[in-house]
Amino acid sequence: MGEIEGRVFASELDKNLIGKKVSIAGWVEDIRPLGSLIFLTVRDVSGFAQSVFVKGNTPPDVFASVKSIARQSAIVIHGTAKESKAKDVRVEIQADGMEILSSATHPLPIDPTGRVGSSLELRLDARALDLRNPSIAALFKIRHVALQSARKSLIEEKFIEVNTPKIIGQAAEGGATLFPLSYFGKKAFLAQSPQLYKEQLTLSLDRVFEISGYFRAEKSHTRRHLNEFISVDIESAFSNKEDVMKVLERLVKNAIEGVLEKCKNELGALNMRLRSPDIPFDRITYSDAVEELKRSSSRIDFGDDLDTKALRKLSKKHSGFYFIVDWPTTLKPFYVETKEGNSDLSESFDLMYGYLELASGGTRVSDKARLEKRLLDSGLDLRSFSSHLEVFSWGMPPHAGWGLGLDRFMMVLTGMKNIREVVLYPRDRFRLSP
Ligand code: AMO
Repeated sequence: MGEIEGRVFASELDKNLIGKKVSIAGWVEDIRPLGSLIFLTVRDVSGFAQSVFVKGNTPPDVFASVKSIARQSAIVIHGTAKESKAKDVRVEIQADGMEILSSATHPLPIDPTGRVGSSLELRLDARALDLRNPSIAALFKIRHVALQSARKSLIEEKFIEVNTPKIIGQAAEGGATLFPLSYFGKKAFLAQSPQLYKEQLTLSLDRVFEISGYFRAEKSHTRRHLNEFISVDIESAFSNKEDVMKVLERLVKNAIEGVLEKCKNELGALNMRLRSPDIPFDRITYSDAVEELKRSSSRIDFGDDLDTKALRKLSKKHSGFYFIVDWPTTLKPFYVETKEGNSDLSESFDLMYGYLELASGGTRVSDKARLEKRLLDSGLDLRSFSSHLEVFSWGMPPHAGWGLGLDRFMMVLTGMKNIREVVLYPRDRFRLSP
């Protein structure tokens, strides 16, 4: 079957079409027989449409079959658009034909109308069907618009979109645990981030960005960690932390404004009240955060990481978007530059939303000898970094960048509390399918 002639989407059925021949393709939501009339509502990706089959106006075999179509079957309805007498429908279809394209087999694993609720686990097992529920589909339409706005924002700031390898030979970057794999008999790993590549690319392409999936073999099973996540990464030549923090603020604001402009219905379906944030975002230093926590009787010292409990405490005072800057050098990877005159502190930042860490970044070490020292201080083997270090002899510009966890950012845009809600097919320690 090819394209359906005269196909309109449910949301396009308006007064301009009255009297015109139209077809609607979608999935059967409801069937209500009323004597010589049958009302059939069909859902497509854009919304609902009501059709009316009148005995006598519809071929008898079609009329007889309408009543018994299994709900959620894929059908196409042909007819004429006309004004509706129903309260909540303005224009409906006076049907004169109907084809069942694919019958749904009952019982279905979940009810995609959402009238009968299902657990997240069951919904994820039947994700493709789950997405017929408009408030679930809304999450991914918002995600689409946020991605579009993020790309637009970076392209306008002269960043070039790149694609770096996701299969890597060395578990080089440190920090996270990686997934090993066999690569033609050699040991390889799935990339945890594009860090080293994006830094290298600044010496020729100047400003680069990448939006891609990354892999961390972390065992933590929380509502904000996945083993495969999407990161929006940038790296910018001739820039420092301050410059790239501004790029991040503008991206966040543009993405939110894009969603506010283009996703009114979707935000409505989620009961989500989103507002454009003021920039610049507030900032606190790591040291201030530690002092604040000490005052609220937390047992924490300079150099300790801010764990979930500490971040939750901090978020009581700092709501919305804010930066935690100037982290201890020991808590940041080797490629992050230290502060001039105080090597205990780094030129780094995390973007927070309440207790949720959304992004991290900083000014990078661009001097080869200093990078070698940082690697050694971090207990890493210089030989594993030889090809990366070589690049630093070819005119490496000062540079800075960040990585923004897209899935976590989507939690903020949609109000979802579990990262699995905003990812189509999440991968966690216990879920590898579908
Ligand atoms: P980091 O490891 O902090 O930094 O990751 C950056 C952002 O990615 C998101 N993120 C995750 N989201 C879901 N599940 C996970 N397991 C997960 N791990 C990370 C978070 C986090 O803030 N190379 C640096 C970035 C840079 O300096 O440019 C890096 O990867 O939102």
